[in-house]
Amino acid sequence: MAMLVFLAALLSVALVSGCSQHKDWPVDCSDLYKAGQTVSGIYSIYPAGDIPVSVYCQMISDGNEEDKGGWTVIQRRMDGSVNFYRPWNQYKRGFGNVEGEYWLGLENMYQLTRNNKYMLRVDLEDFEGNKVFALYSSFSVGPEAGEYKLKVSGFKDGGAGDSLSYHNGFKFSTFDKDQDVYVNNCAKQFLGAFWYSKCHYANPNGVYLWGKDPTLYAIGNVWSTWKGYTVGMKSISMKIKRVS
Ligand SMILES: [Ca+2]
Repeated sequence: MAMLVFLAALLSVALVSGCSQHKDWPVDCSDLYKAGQTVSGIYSIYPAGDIPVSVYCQMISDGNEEDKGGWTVIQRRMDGSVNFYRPWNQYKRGFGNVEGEYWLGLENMYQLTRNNKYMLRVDLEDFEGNKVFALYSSFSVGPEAGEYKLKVSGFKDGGAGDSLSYHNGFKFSTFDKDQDVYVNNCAKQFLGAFWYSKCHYANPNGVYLWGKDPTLYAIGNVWSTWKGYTVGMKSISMKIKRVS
């Protein structure tokens, strides 16, 4: 009987490991970097084990030595070519062009951050060519059952100021799924989709404004602690890297 229990336990371990990550499949860009890929570009990663996801890997950053290599880009705006005003299902699955503007998808973000620890870097550039960033030592996205709640902490300033800690602990909201804590619908009012609270300090998925445009307040892809609420970024990208 004891032997049977032992065999059953052994079998269940074998079944579990059979479903888990193939040892040669990169989970993220950190794996690819460690495997010797040092050129930034488009790669396939396997956040959930067996389904490949196309992603842009930034292998070099402007930061110091420990910041270098293996950044998985989860969000990127750069030229206004992709419409980011989209419903819940698309924010869940991801959309856009991996060679340009895209959103990796909440489910992929959850799968990546559920098993490993990640840091987050947000790079910003305005239309005058100024570049700043914000670094967070810890970043994760919760499961769909918890509405993909954001967990972010450990801010370190790279000139951008901290516009994201305000969003820590909030659920993700889209125009068709209002999960913010505001009496109205933040996504509809600010024409984006984000971990809105009441409503935002940053709106990276807002309207691509082509610079300063105060016509409609705070609807742009703004980062308020750097340029306020009426100046849209030329480029903004959110990228994560595994913390060993
Ligand atoms: Ca609301």
